[in-house]
Amino acid sequence: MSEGRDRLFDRPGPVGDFVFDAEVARVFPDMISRSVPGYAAIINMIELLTRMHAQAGTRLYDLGCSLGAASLAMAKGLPHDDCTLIAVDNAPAMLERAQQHAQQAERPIEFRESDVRKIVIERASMVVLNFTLQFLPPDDRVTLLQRIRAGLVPGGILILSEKIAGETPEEDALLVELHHAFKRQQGYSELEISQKRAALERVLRPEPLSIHRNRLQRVGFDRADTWFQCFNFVSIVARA
Ligand code: GEK
Repeated sequence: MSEGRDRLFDRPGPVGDFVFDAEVARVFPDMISRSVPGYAAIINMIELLTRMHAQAGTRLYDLGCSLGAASLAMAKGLPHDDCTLIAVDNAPAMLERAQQHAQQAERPIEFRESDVRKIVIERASMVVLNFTLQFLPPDDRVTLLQRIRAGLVPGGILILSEKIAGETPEEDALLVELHHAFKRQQGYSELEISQKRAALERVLRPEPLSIHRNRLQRVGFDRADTWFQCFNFVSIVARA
């Protein structure tokens, strides 16, 4: 299975909305690691968080699994034999590659091709939304989080990683500037950066961290703590 370098936006031209198709699936590992500062560290820590929080006899969900990097980390960290690991994505091209990657997984992973909004979440000790909630229309975010909260066992956790907006226009401008400098350092050109930005504009809608934390508390999480941040990329652990 060949996976290549991300050059999807290096030609000038009309830019349509970003979609998770076969072209994106083919370059996805390169794309996400050169676009999300700290991505490898977050995946690594998901293994650790799984080791700490997975409870025997429960389910673990990776919602918006893409090629299954977080699912594989969860499979590696999972200390119990009687848990069920469920990975969900609605993009067939992504899921197809995820299933191939999962042949190396340390535990079985059940893949489901579905919208995350339609998945039944029950008896879960851990749910991962690693850069997925940002792709849902803002009105649907609260409903999904309510369903996740209702499906968690006592002591269960949600790992929510998101691209965020700044709390003020000044903070937002700084975070965007730093992110673009990171992308340049990773070898993306100005054209690639601006065309990718245009492609994501209507598809990925970041919200400020305060909105995420307040919403998590509103839907009934006891705590919502930021455990990772690099520029405009954060990961929160929310406890039931
Ligand atoms: C990782 N978690 O590597 N239902 C199901 N899947 C969806 C939906 C939806 N409504 N909307 C988007 N997706 C991964 C990275 S990528 C993040 C997640 C990024 C899926 C979409 O098909 C894609 O695979 C994933 O969410 C988002 O840890 O590309 O910035």
